[in-house]
Amino acid sequence: MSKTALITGVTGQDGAYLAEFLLKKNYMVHGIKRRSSLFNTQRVDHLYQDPHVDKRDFILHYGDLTDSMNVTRVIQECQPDEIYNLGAMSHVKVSFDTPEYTANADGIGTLRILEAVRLLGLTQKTRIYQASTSELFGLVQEVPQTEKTPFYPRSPYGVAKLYAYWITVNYREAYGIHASNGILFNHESPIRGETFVTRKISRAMARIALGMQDCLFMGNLSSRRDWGHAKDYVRAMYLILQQEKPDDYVIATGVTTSIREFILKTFGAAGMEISFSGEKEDEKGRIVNVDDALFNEKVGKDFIGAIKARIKKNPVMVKVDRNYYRPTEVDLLIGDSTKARTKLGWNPKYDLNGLIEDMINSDIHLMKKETHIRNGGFRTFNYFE
Ligand code: NDP
Ligand code: GDR
Repeated sequence: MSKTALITGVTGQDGAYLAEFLLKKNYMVHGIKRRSSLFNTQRVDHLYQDPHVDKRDFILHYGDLTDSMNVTRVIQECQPDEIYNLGAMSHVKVSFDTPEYTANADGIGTLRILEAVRLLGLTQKTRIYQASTSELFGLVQEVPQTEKTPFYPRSPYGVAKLYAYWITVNYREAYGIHASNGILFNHESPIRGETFVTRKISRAMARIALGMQDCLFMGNLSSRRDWGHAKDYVRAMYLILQQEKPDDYVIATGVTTSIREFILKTFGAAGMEISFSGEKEDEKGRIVNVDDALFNEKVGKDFIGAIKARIKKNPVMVKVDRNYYRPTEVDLLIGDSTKARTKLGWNPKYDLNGLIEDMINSDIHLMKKETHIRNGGFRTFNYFE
C-alpha cells in the first residue's frame, strides 16, 4: 500500500521538490498552503489535480502553522505516515523585522505538529521530519560543523529554529515519536525565493546581460556559505524518515564559498568577467572582460552589442548597500555530512558549478520571456530588491 505524506510549506522551494519526489515514489501527498489574496501555488501548479477527479494523489489543504486547531484537524484528516515540517518564515533578515511571528510559526509551529500527533494517538504511526538549519550554528564554535557542534544562533529565525530543534528531540525522547532533525545547510535552485542571495544574483546577472537592470545592490559580500542543490537535499529528507531509528543529520556539501566568489562565478558562467575593488561599502564590481563565444552561447548574440556599449559607458554592475546588512551576521558555514553519507548513503549529485549552471540557464530563459513581452508592447515590472 502506498504511504501518505503531509508537507507543511508545500508551496515553498523544498516543498515543491519534495512533493514531486514523493509522488514519483507513489506517495499520497497532502500539503498545507496558506490563504493568500493572490494565487501562491506557482511552484506546485504543475502537480495540481482538479478536485473533481477521482483518485487524486496530491491534495492541498488551507492552513497555517500558527493555528493549532487547523494543524490538528489537517493531521487528523490525512492520517499521515510521514510529516515533513518545512513551513516557516524562512528569511533570516526579515526575522529581525518580524521576530514574534517568526517564533510563533517556526518555533511553536513545530510544537503544534508534535503535540497534534501525540493528542491524535499517532505517535507509533507518524514519522516527523523537522527542517532544522545550519543557522543554528550561527557564530560557529567549530569548523567544519557536525551534529556535535554546539549551537549559537544569530537571528530571531535561528533562535526560533533552536526551539524547534530541541522540542523535536524532546518529543522523540519523551514519547518515542520517530521525529528527526535534518540540519540542512543552504540549498538553492531555479525556484529559490527571489530575495535569497543566490537567486538575487542569478536573476540580476540575467537582467543585466539582457539590458533590463543597471546594477546589483548587495549586502555583506564576505560571508561564506556551503551551498548545495535543493533537489539533492529533499532526497536526504526522505532518507532520514526511512531509517529504522530517528536521529539528527547534517546535510551539506563540505565546500564553502563567499558571496563575492558566487557573484564572480555566476557572471563568469555567462561570459562576463567581474573584478572587485574598494573596501566595505565602497566595494564595487566592474565587468572587465566579455568572453564573446560564451556570452553568445549563454545569453545570445542579439544582446552582446548592448552589453559592450554599456560597459564602455559604465562598467560598474555591483554595488554595496548597507540596508542589506544584518544586525548580527553568520560569517562562515561549512558542514561535515559524514554521518549522513555513511548512515543514509546520501551524496549530493550537484556541485556548485552545476547548481549555478542550472540557475542561470533558468533565469536567462525567464528574463528572455520578459524581453519578448516588452518587445510586444506590454508592460513588465521589475520585481527585484
Ligand atoms: P521557502 O521560504 O521557500 O518556503 C517556506 C514555506 O513555508 C512556504 O510554502 C510558505 O508559504 C510556508 N509558510 C510560511 N509561513 C507559514 C505559516 N505560518 N504556516 C504555514 N506555512 C508557512 O523555504 P525553503 O523551501 O527554502 O525551506 C523549507 C524549510 O527548510 C524552511 O523551514 C526553512 O526554514 C528550512 N531550511 C531551508 C534551507 C534552505 O537553504 N533553503 C536550509 C535549512 C533549512 P508561502 O508560499 O505562502 O509563503
Ligand atoms: P541565509 O541565506 O541567511 O544563509 O539563510 P541568504 O541567501 O538570505 O543569505 C546568505 C548570505 O548572503 C549575505 N548577503 C545577502 N543576502 C540576501 N538575502 N540579500 C543580499 O542582498 C545579500 N548580500 C549579502 C547575507 O548577509 C548572508 O550572509 C538561508 C535561508 O534559506 C534559511 O531559511 C536557511 O535556514 C539558511 O539559508 C540555511
